[in-house]
Order: sequence, then structure tokens, then C-alpha cells
Amino acid sequence: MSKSKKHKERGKKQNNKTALMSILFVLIIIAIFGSAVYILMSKTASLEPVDKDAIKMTVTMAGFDPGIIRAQAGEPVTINLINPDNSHHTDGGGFHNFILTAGLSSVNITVPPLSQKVFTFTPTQPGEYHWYCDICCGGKENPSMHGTLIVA
Ligand SMILES: [Cu+2]
Repeated sequence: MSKSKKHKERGKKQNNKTALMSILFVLIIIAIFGSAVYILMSKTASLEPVDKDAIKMTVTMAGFDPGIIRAQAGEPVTINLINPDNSHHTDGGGFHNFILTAGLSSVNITVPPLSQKVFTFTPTQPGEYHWYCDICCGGKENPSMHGTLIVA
């Protein structure tokens, strides 16, 4: 084999290697984008309220939305509580809860990150009742993690 032919062979091999690496690179990019799209899609799907007749409420580090709900004494209240926070939140790990005790049978619901819970309770006496989250940002002491139930 002449010197120049050897040189050419080596060049060809290197070209093959580069082509293979490019294909691998493209495949990896497709895989990453594919899973990113899948994760985004599955997230939004799971955060649509599962109970359309319930009161839709979201809870994040910013508080409860809505922060005030109205009900009638003796009539059941059903809340579809959605937690769009992910587990990367350092404070509370993305968990939130809904605790309502005063004057009612105790309600204590914990919603893991990126999930939702539907729960029902029946207020018996008219009045104003207070609920809160006890997990994130100092829990009960955090002024944003509160809400008011007004029972007529
Ligand atoms: Cu919270």
C-alpha cells in the first residue's frame, strides 16, 4: 500500500466516525426533545381539573386561588385542589395542604407536587372559617397561604 493510499484510508475512517457521531448526536437531541414534549404534555393533562362540578382551586407558593369561597350551611362543598408546583421547590418540596378545622369536622388534605385532589366536606354552622397550608414558607405563619370559607 502506498503512503498516499494509507492516508486516504485513514481519512475515510475518520469521516465515517464523524458521520456516526453526527447521527448519534441528532438521535440524542430527538430523544431529549421528545421526552421534554412528552413531560410537558402529560403535566398539562394531569392538571386539568378531574371534577368539573367541583370548585376549581389552585395552590402554589403564592397562595390559594380563589382565596375566598362561599357555601351554604348543611350543603356539601366539593373542592378540586390543583397543585402545579413541582418537586424542585426547596421549601416543602412542592407539597401543599388544605387544613380547615375551626367549627367544622376537620379537613386536612395534602396535595403532592404536580397533582390534584378532590374532597368534600359539609359546613354545618353559618360563619367565617379559615383554612391554611401548613407545609411551605413557614406554614401557618405565612400570610399568603390562607383562605376564608364564608358559610351563610
Ligand atoms: Cu403551601
